[in-house]
Amino acid sequence: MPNVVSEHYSIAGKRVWVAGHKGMVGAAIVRRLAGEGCEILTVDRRQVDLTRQEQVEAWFAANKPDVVFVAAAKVGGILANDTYPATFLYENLALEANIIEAARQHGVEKLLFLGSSCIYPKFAPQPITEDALLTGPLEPTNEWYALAKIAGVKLCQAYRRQYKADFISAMPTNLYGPGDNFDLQSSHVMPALIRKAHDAKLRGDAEIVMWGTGTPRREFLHVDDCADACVHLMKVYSDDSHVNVGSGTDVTILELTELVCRIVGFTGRITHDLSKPDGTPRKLMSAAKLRDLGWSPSIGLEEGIASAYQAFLAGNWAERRP
Ligand code: GFB
Repeated sequence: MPNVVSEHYSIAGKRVWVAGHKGMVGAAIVRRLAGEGCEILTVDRRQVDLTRQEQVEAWFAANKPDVVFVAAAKVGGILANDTYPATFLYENLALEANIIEAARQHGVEKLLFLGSSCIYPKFAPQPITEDALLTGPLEPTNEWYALAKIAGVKLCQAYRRQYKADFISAMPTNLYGPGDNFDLQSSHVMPALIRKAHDAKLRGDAEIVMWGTGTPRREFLHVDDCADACVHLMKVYSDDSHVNVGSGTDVTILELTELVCRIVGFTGRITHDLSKPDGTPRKLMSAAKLRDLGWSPSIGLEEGIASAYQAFLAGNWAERRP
């Protein structure tokens, strides 16, 4: 079936709420929206706890957004997902259900929900096309987070069907960039490797420790490319099915580690911690649908890692514990 490109939806002059604006993705969407001529709305978590339905509904009633980006989520790397299953399942289910239902009640014109490539089965055929959803068992280290994100995709579909709401979903691959979480226990692999290589270089260590075997393959996308794709989808896409947002290429974790070490300037050895999980063996999404919708990434992996390292050196990073 051909992909559905809606008539151009204009966000100029609209009240656009970026839920999760302090996170890496939400902050990138706020940066990307700066030139769009819209009014950007944000709210601090001290004012509105997104897991509390009455607070979310009161915020919608008072602020009346026309457009919503659901970039708020409890996120983390493989160990955080594996260690805090209840937190990842409960908080993500609660906040996405609260936002989507309140958006429906308050007549939001368009909403984009951000999921994750981990919604797909552990052994999905590669590259993973959108129709692989719910065709097999999930990866156990992150099935809780994945289930919450699948529920978000299904909420958007259900609200389209029942209420004719223009709610769509995007599934980003592994993201990295400015504002990432660099806490070594809870982070994703990219910030962990940048920090380990940087610290080892400064200390003059002989080695850095990579988790797992180094053989899993992952696809990476710079968060500014992801934000650009989300704004593009908001303008051109209006259909039931979610859309993959990736770079279309992947690397092994060992290749990534070597690349990060080269960019950071660490020349020591790379060793393994085999007590840590590998997770999914490969997670490369098909980029065909988004390409057909007129978007492709512009930041290559090397360039992206170099800019993420510069952002780290400039202090644009966080340390978040679940
Ligand atoms: O990025 P990451 O934590 O998550 O790990 P996933 C990717 C791979 O890198 C795994 C290895 O095989 C890790 O074992 N790795 C090597 C490391 N060294 C390190 C390290 O120092 N830190 C970390 N964190 N990993 C997550 C999901 O899966 O991907 C989330 O758990 C989400 O739910 C996210 O979907 C995008 O790619 O395995």
